[in-house]
Amino acid sequence: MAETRKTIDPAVVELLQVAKNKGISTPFDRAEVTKPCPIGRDGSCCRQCFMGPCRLVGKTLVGVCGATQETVQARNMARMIAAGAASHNDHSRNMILALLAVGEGKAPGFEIKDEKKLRKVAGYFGIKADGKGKEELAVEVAKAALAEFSTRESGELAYLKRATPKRQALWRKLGMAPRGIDREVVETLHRTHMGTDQDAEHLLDQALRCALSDGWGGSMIATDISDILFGTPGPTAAAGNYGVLKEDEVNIVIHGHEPTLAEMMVVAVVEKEALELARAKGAKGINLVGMCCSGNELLMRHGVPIMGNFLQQELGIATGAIEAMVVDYQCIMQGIQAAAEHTHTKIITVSPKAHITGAIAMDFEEPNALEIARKIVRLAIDNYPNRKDVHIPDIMDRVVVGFSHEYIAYMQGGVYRESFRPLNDAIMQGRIRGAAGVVGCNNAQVVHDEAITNVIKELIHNDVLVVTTGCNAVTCAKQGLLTPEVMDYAGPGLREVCAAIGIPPVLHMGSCVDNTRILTVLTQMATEGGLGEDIDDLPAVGIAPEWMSEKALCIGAYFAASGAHVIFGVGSPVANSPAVAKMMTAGWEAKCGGSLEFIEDWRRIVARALELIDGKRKALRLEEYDPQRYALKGNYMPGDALPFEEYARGSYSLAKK
Ligand code: NFS
Repeated sequence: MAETRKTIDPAVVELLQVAKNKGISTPFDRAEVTKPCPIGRDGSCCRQCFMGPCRLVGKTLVGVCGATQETVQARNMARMIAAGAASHNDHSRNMILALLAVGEGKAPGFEIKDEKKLRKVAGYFGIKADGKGKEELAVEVAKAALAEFSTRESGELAYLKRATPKRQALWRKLGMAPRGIDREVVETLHRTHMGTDQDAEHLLDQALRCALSDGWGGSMIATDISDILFGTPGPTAAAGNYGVLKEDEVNIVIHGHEPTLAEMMVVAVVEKEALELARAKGAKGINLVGMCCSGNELLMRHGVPIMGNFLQQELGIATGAIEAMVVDYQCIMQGIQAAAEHTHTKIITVSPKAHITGAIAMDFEEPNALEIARKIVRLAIDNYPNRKDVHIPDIMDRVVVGFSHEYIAYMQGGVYRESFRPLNDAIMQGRIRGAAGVVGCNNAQVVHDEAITNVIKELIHNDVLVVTTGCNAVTCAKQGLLTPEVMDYAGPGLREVCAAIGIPPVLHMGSCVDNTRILTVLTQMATEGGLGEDIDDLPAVGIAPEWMSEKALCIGAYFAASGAHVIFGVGSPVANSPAVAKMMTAGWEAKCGGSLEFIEDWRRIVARALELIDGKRKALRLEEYDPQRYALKGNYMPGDALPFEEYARGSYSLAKK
């Protein structure tokens, strides 16, 4: 069947047929006709000025200006990273402005939910919190955070101090410490303008500094402020996949990245008046569900079920069961509007930064957020009687989500003795082989959810503890990987540790911005002792099996600059320049201890990840990992656990392609 090759998610397969019958176009169909331009895909198209675009292929090895393949590839990469950083950082600014509005009493409905965290964050900015009320402190913290965006008087971002002393010293030595969040993005755009920076390595150094302004700047601040305003997540039970839509209730989908209006939607859907109105229109209630990263934010703080990930937007509309899809910004397919025109679904944009032609724009600011949320709920309820032809796949998985770095420390010793000792010890003993952050998007050019699912199943089977965020985490939710039961698929050592600490082997850590929680966890592990002194000593890797966005590249780059080895699937955007690819692997490793490489095949990704983890174990002089050491005879047979086989376990190797 052709459809099954597009995805491994049976609910998606089911809805692809429904969409086809209704004449709704999806990214799965569009990817079949819109094949990537091979020149641009491989990084060899330079469109920085209007003498071109120059295509550096065949006999044409330089552009009209004389730019070489290396310069063009590095420049393209730097620009993509800058766009990714800009997206996260501008999101961060929104979160800071929300905190400011709350502190100033200009945001009715919002409050400071985690005062302890506010006080901690004040400390990072050198603000004395003692004796100050939370609103007063919120204003001071917000102003200090905003000041991080231009050029810092101190010369570098305040949050860099949250890295290990060794890492901070290295960044300073390399001239890689970001000087201001906006400044690094602007400088990257300047340096990649025609005729400016023309040395590939030098351009990539700036790309790393720019990426760090996201990882240890914008995104890290955004995560902190989301926790301050909306609460720091702890384990929460919920559900995922299209089955979370309800046949007899008003369904409202929250999609995008900004949790602010989304939080007000949580309030507005349970208001008595709204429920009464819904009942008057014949619905049994109002059902709020999430998608992508706004969905992840609601999922881990409120247990709001998650409908799907990046490639599933139009198919959600094809169910005919969604009264309103509320979108803020980033990763929103323009195709949802065209899809909505085939059904009764209303698309509502809520960010003044992101409108869609044909959709209803309801721009919100903090002062009117609750009011807008109520309007949206009303509009959705009024739309309920317009439903026709509803098809909701009866497919849903249970999940446990919401493992913030605070919670991960807490669960290893409680309030008085929180630490990373149990995890570090388990790694040192070889019970846990290492850790992997498996994160990132879906990509319509590869089989939806396949690489993510297989990589994670293989890793936990090999005693690698996995943390996940973003659309990747939603894949895990839909594949049953976010449940304690998945322990049955984990290697015996990992399983033992998970049972002892009381965690599943795959930990949902939030949205993509929350990848910074992983930076914090890695830093805490490095500081705890026994596993070296810095992130580049740890047996840990980052993987984005199905990446597509510029934000993903930026995340990969800031992890590399923080000392982590990172592997991306799908394909390489620097494929036509082995020299640039080498700068990002061996070159970055020599500088920062981390690297960013691209490997298409998921089996090879797993093999490479294990090779990197074992390499770090060896460098730390830890005992060699032995999969049998903790196996209980008669109780566990390595290799027979996963039901999902399409390949012979253990048969993948780097030599094979
Ligand atoms: Ni991350 Fe979230 Fe998804 Fe990718 Fe897009 S929604 S921020 S970029 S596609 S994970």
